[in-house]
Amino acid sequence: MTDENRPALFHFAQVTPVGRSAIASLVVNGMQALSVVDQFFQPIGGAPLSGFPVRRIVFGKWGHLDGTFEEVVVARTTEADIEIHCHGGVSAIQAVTTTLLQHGGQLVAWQELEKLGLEGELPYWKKVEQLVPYTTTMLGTRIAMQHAAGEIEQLLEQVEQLRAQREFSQAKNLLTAYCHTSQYGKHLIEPWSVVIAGRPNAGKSSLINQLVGYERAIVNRQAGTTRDLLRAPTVIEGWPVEFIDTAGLHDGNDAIEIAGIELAKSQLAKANLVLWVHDLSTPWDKELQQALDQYPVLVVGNKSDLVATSQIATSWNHISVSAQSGAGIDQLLLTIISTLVPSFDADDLKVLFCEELDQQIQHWVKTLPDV
Ligand SMILES: Nc1nc2c(ncn2[C@@H]2O[C@H](COP(=O)(O)OP(=O)(O)OP(=O)(O)O)[C@@H](O)[C@H]2O)c(=O)[nH]1
Ligand SMILES: [Mg+2]
Repeated sequence: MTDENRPALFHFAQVTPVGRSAIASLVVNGMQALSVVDQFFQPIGGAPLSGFPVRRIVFGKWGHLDGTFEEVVVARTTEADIEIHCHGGVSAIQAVTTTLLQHGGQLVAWQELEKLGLEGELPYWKKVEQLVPYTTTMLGTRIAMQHAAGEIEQLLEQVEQLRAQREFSQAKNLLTAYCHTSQYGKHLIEPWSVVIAGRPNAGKSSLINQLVGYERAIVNRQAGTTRDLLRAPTVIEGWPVEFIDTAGLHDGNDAIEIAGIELAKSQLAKANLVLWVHDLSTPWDKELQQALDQYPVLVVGNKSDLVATSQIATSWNHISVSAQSGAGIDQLLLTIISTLVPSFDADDLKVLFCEELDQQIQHWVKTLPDV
């Protein structure tokens, strides 16, 4: 049964008149529809519909929930549209409709489906084209334009050819390179959030100034200087990044400072990465390490200029910098990006912007036979 409050995963409509006719046709629209159709439609020959190219007409059986079958002809007309044609009897179309309703589909009038097709489920290349104005870095713009010009379309064509030649492992490799990449692809549009936290006076504000290259935050030798969150957008290796400076974390007394500390804690939970700034001239405590384990964290050992190199501890993992002299900052910037985007290669970046297509590609990988 459909849950009224649950958003539809896809939409479908009957496009032939209701009642008895020689043939009844349904049009299904939505990127999620294919995996549902794959569960119930068994093409003659065994390979799932997702394994056939767009516009190929495929004959097979639709398995009903009660174990019976219906002969159907199915074709994907675009990446997001599927046509299902079955015998015109009322029961056949009802059975297919029931299955689609029970698996996240919403039945709409055909006129409405046409509108959804135009406004809602655009093909991926169209969606990416619309993203181009929102890209804020050269890297983001370049990749979005490559996709809008057909990078992914060509990939799918190549995969199709390899599949026809039964070169399954090559096809799999091509697709796998794009799997799970939308997790970071979205950050070509929406900046990575990197929160700078640490004890009072550790040098957090000095560090944010070094990282963005100008005096964004006030630095003072008095602890408790930063009380509110302070945001500084920048670009590292083509990725938009927003650094957020926070109030030093300790058991403060002043009400304003406590509010700042609470704000800092809530930011830690939302961060893509936390830079925990530790003053190298003070002892490192293991309890702190445990408290930090719950966050995606890079420990930055600051004030390296105050400590002899031989005395810098190697027992806990950190990157040594001096936010005063700038030593180690370039290395830190590179480490931030390689932590956020492992195996980053700007010249050959295989990345998707859209989560639905990412899931679809993961599904296709599973449908390719192992060799
Ligand atoms: N020697 C040395 N001093 C530093 C370094 N980084 C920061 N400082 C000094 O440490 C003091 C505190 O620096 P801030 O950057 O304000 O520290 P903070 O962590 O933002 O401090 P709060 O906002 O009060 O929590 C200032 O006097 C800085 O000049 C460094 O790398 N070396
Ligand atoms: Mg500060």
